[in-house]
Amino acid sequence: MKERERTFLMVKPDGVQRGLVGNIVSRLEIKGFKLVAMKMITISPELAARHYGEHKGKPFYDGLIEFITSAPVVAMIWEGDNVVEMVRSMMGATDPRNSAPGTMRGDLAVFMGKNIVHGSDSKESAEREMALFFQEDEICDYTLPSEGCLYD
Ligand code: D4T
Repeated sequence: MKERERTFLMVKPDGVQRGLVGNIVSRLEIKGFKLVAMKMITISPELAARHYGEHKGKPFYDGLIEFITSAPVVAMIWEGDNVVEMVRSMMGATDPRNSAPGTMRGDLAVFMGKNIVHGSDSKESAEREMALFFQEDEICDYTLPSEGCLYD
């Protein structure tokens, strides 16, 4: 089986509480990406600090940590060619005021502090974030029957 790229995607507490998990999963499924890991967790302050380490010291950091640990999130790994870049484009700009219609944030969010999803912004971040949230044996290996229709 061909090795395809993987990315980490998380529906944030606001997305879960608004009942948007299905909508977000559905967008990625019908696009043609493969869901290979998924779990609902409440993020600990320690995990939040590791995940958002690059933002430590910024004015929005404390609020971000408080928000992301406030209620469960749904963490996922998605697989497909160029999945990191394509999922970022499907999410839309970080600030929903600038997210294009048709994107997750453009269609479903109105405020930067409640922008419903997180997705890895590079292959390196994807590797780091997948390892933060998942053990290797939590990632499923299976064939998507539609793969022959999706790729050459
Ligand atoms: P995440 O990491 O949540 O997917 O968002 P992005 O990758 O799109 O954007 P980011 O890392 O720059 O921001 C992380 C997170 O912090 C919130 N935020 C960001 C905020 O509340 N105020 C701000 O000024 C910025 C830049 C939104 C997303």
